[in-house]
Order: sequence, then C-alpha cells, then structure tokens
Amino acid sequence: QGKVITCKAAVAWEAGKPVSIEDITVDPPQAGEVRIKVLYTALCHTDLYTLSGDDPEGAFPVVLGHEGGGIVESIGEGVTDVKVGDHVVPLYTAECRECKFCKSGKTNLCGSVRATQGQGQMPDGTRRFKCKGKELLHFMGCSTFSQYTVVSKYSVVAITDKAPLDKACLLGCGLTTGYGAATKTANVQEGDNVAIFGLGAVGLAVIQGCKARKAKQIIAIDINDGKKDWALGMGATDFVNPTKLDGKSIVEKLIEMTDGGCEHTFDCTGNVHVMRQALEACHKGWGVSTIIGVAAAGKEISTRPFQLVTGRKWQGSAFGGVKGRSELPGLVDDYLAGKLTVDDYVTHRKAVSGRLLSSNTLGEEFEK
Ligand code: NAD
Ligand code: DAO
Ligand code: ZN
Repeated sequence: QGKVITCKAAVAWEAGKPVSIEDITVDPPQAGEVRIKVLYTALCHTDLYTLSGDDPEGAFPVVLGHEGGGIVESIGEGVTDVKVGDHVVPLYTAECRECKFCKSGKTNLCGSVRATQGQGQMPDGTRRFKCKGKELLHFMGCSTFSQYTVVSKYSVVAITDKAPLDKACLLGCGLTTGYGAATKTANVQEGDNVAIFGLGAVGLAVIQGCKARKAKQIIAIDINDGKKDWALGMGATDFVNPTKLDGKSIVEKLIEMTDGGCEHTFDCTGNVHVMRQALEACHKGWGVSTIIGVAAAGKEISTRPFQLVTGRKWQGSAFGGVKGRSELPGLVDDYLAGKLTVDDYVTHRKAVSGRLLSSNTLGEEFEK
C-alpha cells in the first residue's frame, strides 16, 4: 500500500470565486487506479465554466483541470496497461474496451466510469483528495490542477517519452477534439469545401484536420479579426468575419463562396444560433454539419425540418470521436512526425511551485 502524498493543488472551494493554491493530501491509488505526478496542465473553457457556477451540475469543493501531462507515480492492483514512470495523458473520455459502448465499434463514448465521473467520485464512489479536513471532488475523471492526481485505469493513456509533456497535455482535450472531429467524426475527404465557425483551439485544430485531409476550400469564420492570421497559419484558405458582410448573412456568403454550400461545417462556438447557421450553410443533398461546441445549460437548437428533409445532416462529436487509450498515442506520433502542429497553441506559461502550467488562449484569465 502506497503512502499519502501532500502536495499543492489549485482548489475551487466555491462557485464564482478564484481557485486558491492549497496544500492537499492525495491518497494512494486503489484497485484499478493510477496516481499521476502532474507536470503540466492546460486550461479549457469547461474548467472556467464549472468554476463560474453557471454549470448546474458543477459541484464544490473540487480540483478542476482535465488537459494534463504527467508521469505515473504508483498504480493500484489490477493495473496492467501503464506502469510507474510511464509518461501519460489523463482522459476525460474513458475507454474500458468492455462496455456496450466500447464494444459497439460505433462510438468513442464509454459507459464504464460515466456515472461516478459525473458525480466527482472515483469509480468505487469515494474520493482521494483532502484539504483542511474536507474531501475534495474529482473533475471529469482527471483533476489536473494538482501536483498529484488519481484516475481510473480506463482514464489514462501512456505516450512515448519522446513527446514533451508541456505540449502533449494539449492533446488531452482541445486539439484532439478538433482534429478528430474533422478526420474521424466528419471524415472530411479530399476536395471537400468546409467551413469552421469559431477559431479557438478547437476550431484551429479542425482546420488542421481538414488540411490533412486535403479539403479544397477551408473557410474559417470568427467575429474576432485577430483570429484571421491564426486560421490562415493552420491551413485555412479564407477568413470571414460574419459581422462585416454588409447585410449579407453568413449562410448566404458561404453558399455563394462554395457554389451551393459546404460538404462539411463545424460549430466550435457553443452558440446555438451559430449551430443553425452551420447547418444551413451545408450543401443541399449531402452536406453534414458537426456540432462540437458545448452550449450553455438549457439551450436548444432549431432549424426548419426541411433543411434535413433536403439532405443536410446534423451530428455531434465528443473528444473528436477519438478512443483515448487506443488512438491518442497515434496523434502523439503525428505530432512528433510534424504532421500535427501543437507547439503554437501554447500562448501563456505559468509556474506553480516550480512546475509549469502551460495554457492556451485563456492563460490570462486563469492568472487573475
Ligand atoms: P474559444 O472560446 O477559445 O473559441 C471560440 C471562438 O468562437 C472564439 O474565437 C470566438 O470569437 C468565436 N465566436 C464566438 N461567437 C461567434 C460567432 N457568433 N460566430 C463566429 N465565431 C464566434 O473555445 P474553444 O476552447 O476553442 O472551444 C470551442 C467550443 O468547443 C466550446 O464550446 C467548448 O466547450 C467546446 N468543446 C467541446 C468538446 C467536445 O468534445 N465536443 C471538447 C472541448 C471543447
Ligand atoms: O458519455 O455521457 C457521456 C459523456 C461524454 C462526455 C463528452 C464530453 C464532451 C464535451 C466535453 C467538454 C469539453 C471538455
Ligand atoms: Zn467502455
């Protein structure tokens, strides 16, 4: 039986308050669990959304964070796929290879730890973090805002130690989500015309996926002109700001640019009105729109059913349709082979007790 570890963590005590760096204890991994020394973590909107209190399912106190990179410190009984010293990325989309979902061959969703993960617990219904006499909840099966964390053996994947973990951590969410949505969920084909709404980390990674598939027109859309150079740098062929179209709608503009509409569109904004635009900018008869953005609680999408009757399709994608334990190492290989840009997404870096937090475009908000 391993020892309890005392370390630093960014604890979210209550909704709407900044996280505070605290000394916490992290219990040893139980059967089927892995304790990870977290070396790097990035920051995603979902962490901030939960911290804000706007997520009705958010519970406190909690250790947030789900885009991490670290080294296995110890393992519980029955853990065979990772060993002490392995470089790993925690997975908020688990892969057990045994449940109905995993065995279906139709989805990357997994049912194994779903219920307990949503409640901030380990799969046995208990927790491993304590601070000031209180137990802290886990988050998305990862809790990477801590120097040590404990995850299910189904929620972690070993990657080559040749990949720098301050970059590989970004594959734990945004990049894999966007790249996989284009290459797996949508399965963009050579010559397709595509449009990407919203150019954060996710949208930029969709662009990379479409470029890898040799899409013809890759039209990047954002209300922020500052995203234009980012998008063109990742492989977009055009940039459109929908607020600067002199009365023309973005749907009309895209239909005009692509001679009838796009083969594929992607929502990477989480805005339900944008989701509708993305669907309606699809080509009649065969265009497919993939929703990646997560809308705020209670929001609903709408369109005229005739849009679907006339052959446009609406679908969604979680974690890019990627099965983490089976497929994430391949994406790391693509990164090391220069096929997938990752380094450019690190825009801010912050050290916590000598360890670096690498982060994406939200870095400044985190530092507040
Ligand atoms: P981000 O905030 O960094 O990027 C969103 C971009 O959308 C911004 O550049 C913003 O200017 C742009 N935007 C906002 N309104 C717009 C509009 N009306 N038209 C065009 N562009 C608009 O976000 P991100 O980190 O890239 O994440 C994107 C979305 O994906 C979020 O909703 C996030 O929750 C979701 N997400 C989903 C998954 C999944 O598995 N499905 C995983 C990770 C993130
Ligand atoms: O299986 O019911 C389930 C939950 C799957 C989780 C999918 C998460 C997609 C969005 C995550 C937000 C970004 C981190
Ligand atoms: Zn499963």
